[in-house]
Amino acid sequence: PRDCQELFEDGERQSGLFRIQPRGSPPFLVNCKMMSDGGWTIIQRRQDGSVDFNQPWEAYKAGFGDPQGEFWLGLEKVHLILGGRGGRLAVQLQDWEGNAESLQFPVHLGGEDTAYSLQLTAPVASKLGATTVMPSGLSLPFSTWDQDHDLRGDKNCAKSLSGGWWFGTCGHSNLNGQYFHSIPRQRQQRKKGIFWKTWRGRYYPLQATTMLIQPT
Ligand code: MYR
Repeated sequence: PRDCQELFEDGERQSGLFRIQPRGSPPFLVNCKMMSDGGWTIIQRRQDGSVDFNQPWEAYKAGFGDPQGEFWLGLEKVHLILGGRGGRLAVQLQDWEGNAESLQFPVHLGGEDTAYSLQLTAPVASKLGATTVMPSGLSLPFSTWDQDHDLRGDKNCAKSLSGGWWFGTCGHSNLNGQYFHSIPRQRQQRKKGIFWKTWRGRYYPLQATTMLIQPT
């Protein structure tokens, strides 16, 4: 199968680890989540702080962590799964008070030649609360502490926060930030956390996150 959606179409209804082979790619293992609306590939999970997400470019490209626990699938694999067609991204967030939020939107992801630029249409980018939306939409490269592609000329968001992400102006979101079990007293620490500004705010360290993709 090319991806989790194809497994779903072939009748698979059990979530778990499967070997897939996207077009033009060697086979690899992914974590599929079978839901009522089809098969989704889990690309990121945070839940307990057991894995260090403050990793360099090569690690974000190749992936790291524990497929049964916290992990990052890897930008190259995400790019291969989405292919030229793009697809949908689902983001699931949980806070420490039992609240959950779930977002879904269409995405495209360029290859390494574009620093894995995330392509969002203008309406989607505005709805997500992006600060710098062009009429053509938003094209935002990925950044790590050793490869700074963010939109801030004066600083390196990955360094002043933590982890690798599609950083624009440093303040929008960072689901790959440092895992905090409680809210740090220091503002300098707080901003390094896992956050989604338009839900719980910039200084609220989330309890759990999952990111999933489904190619078109
Ligand atoms: C800014 O205003 O600073 C930039 C806002 C950009 C929003 C980016 C949202 C990222 C969502 C993750 C996409 C994962 C794609 C596979």
